[in-house]
Amino acid sequence: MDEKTPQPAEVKQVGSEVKKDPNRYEAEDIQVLGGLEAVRKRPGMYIGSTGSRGLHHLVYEVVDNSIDEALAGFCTKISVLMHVNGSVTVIDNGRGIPVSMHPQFNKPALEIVMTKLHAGGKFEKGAYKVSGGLHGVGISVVNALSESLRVTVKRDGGKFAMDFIRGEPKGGMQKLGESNEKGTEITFMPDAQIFPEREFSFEILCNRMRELAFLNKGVEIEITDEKNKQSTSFKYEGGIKSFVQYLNTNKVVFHEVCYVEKQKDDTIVEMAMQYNDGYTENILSFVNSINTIEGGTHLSGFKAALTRCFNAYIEKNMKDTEKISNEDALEGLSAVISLKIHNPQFEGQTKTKLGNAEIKGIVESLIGSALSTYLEENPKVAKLIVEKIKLAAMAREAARKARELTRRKSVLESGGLPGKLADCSSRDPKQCEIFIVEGDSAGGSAKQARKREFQAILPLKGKILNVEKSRLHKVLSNQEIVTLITALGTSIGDEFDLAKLRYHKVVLMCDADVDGQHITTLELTFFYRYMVELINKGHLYIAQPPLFLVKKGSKKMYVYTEEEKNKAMAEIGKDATVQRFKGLGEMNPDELWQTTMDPTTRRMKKVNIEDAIQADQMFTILMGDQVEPRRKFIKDHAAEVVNIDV
Ligand code: 0RA
Repeated sequence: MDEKTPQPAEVKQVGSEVKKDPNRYEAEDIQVLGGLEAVRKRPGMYIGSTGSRGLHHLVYEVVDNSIDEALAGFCTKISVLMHVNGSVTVIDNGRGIPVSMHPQFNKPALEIVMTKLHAGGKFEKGAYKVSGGLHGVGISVVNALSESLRVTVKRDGGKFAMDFIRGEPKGGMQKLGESNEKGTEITFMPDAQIFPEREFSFEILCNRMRELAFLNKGVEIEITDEKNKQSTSFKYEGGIKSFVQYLNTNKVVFHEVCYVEKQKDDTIVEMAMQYNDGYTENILSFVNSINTIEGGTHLSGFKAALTRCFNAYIEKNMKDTEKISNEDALEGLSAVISLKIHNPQFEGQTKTKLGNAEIKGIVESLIGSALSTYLEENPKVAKLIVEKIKLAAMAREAARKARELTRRKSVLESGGLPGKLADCSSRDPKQCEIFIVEGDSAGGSAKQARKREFQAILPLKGKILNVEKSRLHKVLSNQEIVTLITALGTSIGDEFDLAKLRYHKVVLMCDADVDGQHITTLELTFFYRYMVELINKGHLYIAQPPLFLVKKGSKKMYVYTEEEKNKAMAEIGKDATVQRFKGLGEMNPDELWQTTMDPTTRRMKKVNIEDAIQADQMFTILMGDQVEPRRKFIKDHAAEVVNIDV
């Protein structure tokens, strides 16, 4: 062999087996491991999970790149297409991914961007490119996790395309023809080897696209579901101002949206806020378009500015100088705060908490001075808001007294637990379950049915208070709710402590009729408003009692839907008898155990908040003061309701 000829990558061994020379090709191997192979080996590290969240993250990752083009001022429209075969296409009219030869790799830049992790450096673009967390990991991650991907680029006077299989180029970059347009089009099919479930949800994608359209004013984002033939388009010239109006849809508001945009060095702070006549706070915060669910320094800065500003205003303009607290200033407030910053540090469990310490002071001073000016310039609005906050402060005082009362009361009761609670014997919360049932008769059946060792039963009297319409002190004067809180052990609101939860499964068990559904919704509203952590940490469940018993001789089948009933009848034969369960009380304890409470055979629905914004609006419509939106909702959705039982 010629001395100068490079050694081949493989060295022939005895026999015909091909092996690598371990000494020679170390560098190359490291590069491969640092490449897309690593992504396929540990997808969770790059997209969080391979469940539904991770799957949808693939689309977000591609769209984020298009949004970066919009931020840099080159892209005005993004289209997302969900195809019938399950693949997704994202099209934008940005600059297009560069296609020229990369001098170092001697490959088209397009190939580098699509196949190298964090193809940064030369390709770093957009001053506020997202970084950290699961975001901005790069389009190459999507490529690595797709069984096929095709990218088409229009730029430099031509149209180019390249195909990939599981991140590997399939042939080189092709020039398809001439074009004077610009833009990128990426179609990918998530890899079945990576994602057990590959169905995209139009609703989930819509929610994120809507959010992105709010956060990047003027950018049009269109989404089309070709299978179910539905399509929507989002474009908001008002940006986060429109976002706050959206959050307050169907709520009674006190004033026009207050909007602030300020900049200090490289940090841009945008804030929009509006008070409504409700009692809950609804603040969303974003950094470089990432929803910082866990909050962070920007949120603390905003809240501090709010309290300080209102206290200063009260001191200056009112006789009564009693200080208000942060809690008071947040009651009934809907707000969006959106930052663009250079080196965001994301911390926390889901990497959605902003850690940059310097940001708190910047946000506090920028928003503080802007808000003071706003209050001075809008005295009527200022007066309305401050009066509302004052009312909140008085209610807080009343609530404190009520809370002290509940504490004392619960201590007075035997062992500190409510008398109605049939507790379980285990003291290990991990093992324990509590069934919250409606009324004493269902409570009686459940008590007979349960396994006393780990299952507790708490019967509540009929419908609990609609918390959507009441302030904290009223909520705390409701006996059924106090009983519930005491039984769970966590307290509520500011004093909520998940570590004190006495049962790791909290199960709402109501009849499978309209009344039962109403009670479940009331209970859900309570948990959503006052113990949202319990939902977020996966402790809340809804029991699913069967609707029918299909029977023939000794053959029995419990079924949960109309559809299953028909199937069961076909299976058992035509002389099967069908018994419809009207309520839990109608089942004997054995039946109730087997069908609804036995962990090995029951069905339960875990409650999660896929989208807190949607949930909030749902509760407002269904439970709030305004009748018209509720009437409309019921009219629009009446067709979806099956099994109306009256
Ligand atoms: C690398 C460099 C540049 C743009 C892009 C990538 C880019 C990526 C994607 C992904 C989807 N759409 C995209 N659009 C652009 C900068 C190009 C330049 O400086 O002209």
